[in-house]
Amino acid sequence: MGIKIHPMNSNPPKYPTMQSIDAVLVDLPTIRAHKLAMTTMMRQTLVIVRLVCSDGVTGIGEATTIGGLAYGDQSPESIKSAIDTYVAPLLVGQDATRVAMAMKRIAASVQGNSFAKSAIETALLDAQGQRLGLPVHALLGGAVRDALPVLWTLASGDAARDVDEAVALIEARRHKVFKLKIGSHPLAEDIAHVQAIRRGLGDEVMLTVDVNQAWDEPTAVRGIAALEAAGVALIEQPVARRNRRALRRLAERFDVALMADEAVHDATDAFDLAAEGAADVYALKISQAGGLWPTLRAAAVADAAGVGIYGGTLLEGSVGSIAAAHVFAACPTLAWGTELFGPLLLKDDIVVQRPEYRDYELQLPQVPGLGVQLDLDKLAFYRRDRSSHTVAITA
Ligand code: MUC
Ligand code: MG
Repeated sequence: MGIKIHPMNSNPPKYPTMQSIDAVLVDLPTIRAHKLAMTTMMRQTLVIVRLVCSDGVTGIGEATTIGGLAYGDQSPESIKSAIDTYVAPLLVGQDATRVAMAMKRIAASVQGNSFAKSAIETALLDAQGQRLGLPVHALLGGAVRDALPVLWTLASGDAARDVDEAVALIEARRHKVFKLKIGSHPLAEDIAHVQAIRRGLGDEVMLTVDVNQAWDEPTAVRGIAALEAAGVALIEQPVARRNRRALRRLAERFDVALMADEAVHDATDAFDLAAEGAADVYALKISQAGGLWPTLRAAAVADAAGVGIYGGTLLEGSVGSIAAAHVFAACPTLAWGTELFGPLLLKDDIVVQRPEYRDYELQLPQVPGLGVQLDLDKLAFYRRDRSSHTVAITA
């Protein structure tokens, strides 16, 4: 008896491989100042990933941070550097159709760096969807909704301007739920700001508040009581992300729903917070989770624990927001809707067709892949290294 050779081994199928991966920094202006507890944004930097495969398919992905390193411990520059230096060399020549295998290969050699991982996994799934003729959501189990409710963040820093902005957006049927960013002023001022907007918009308009970790526990006790009295529906990350015990005590003490955001990145965080009963809702973000599948895994934990799910954003542009939309469209439950409004905060874009927002919802593309195409002229114009890039092209 000789050695039996399986036909697959003697004639291995030719799967497309990854040929090149590049990461480009793109700086886009915002439509207005966007004021959060830790930073005021006048522009947003996108890290755009392009993955070219041997079958001629190119997948794209994106990662953003908020205010460079102001929000979290990864910056656009560190994301690009991680991809260029460590991630891309691991992938070139590998099977482009085995997304899970590629991500496992990265995980074995790259700790952390969830933003870089998310942008890469997005590009892999975009390529795979184009190859198979299926939208990305179909690769994630299939959409259970074709459009996603999207709130808008009122964060101009001025209550009267915020009210005008909200009224115009309600009239345009673009948003009907609004999130207020507080935490950068003394408590009394922040509460007065929320009350002014509540008075300006009336009791029927749903308001949520994001404190972005700015309060200590005693301030949070007073603050949440006042926000509850003002009819705020949801309060996001009132205390430091590592202070889970305080979050749990606050969740036990108050009826209003408390949401973990900075505290919940992946399925392990989701499990730990649920075990402690520390939050009623999780804001899930593809970049904090480390990709589309990891977000679904965190959502599955939330579902199992009876915690509500909210589709969060790190103010991604069109590519990242649509990637997130495919994920949240595939979540069986999505009790608190989404905040995937990032593209609307940008004055201009680098995609051929901007995402469609209609009747208070973001419409999910139904074409193969992500359903987003880069506008290469715009990309060339807004890329940070455009002068050296132009020289390189014309040389
Ligand atoms: C955050 O913490 O929620 C989401 C919307 C927004 O305005 O800021 C982000 C980050
Ligand atoms: Mg938040």
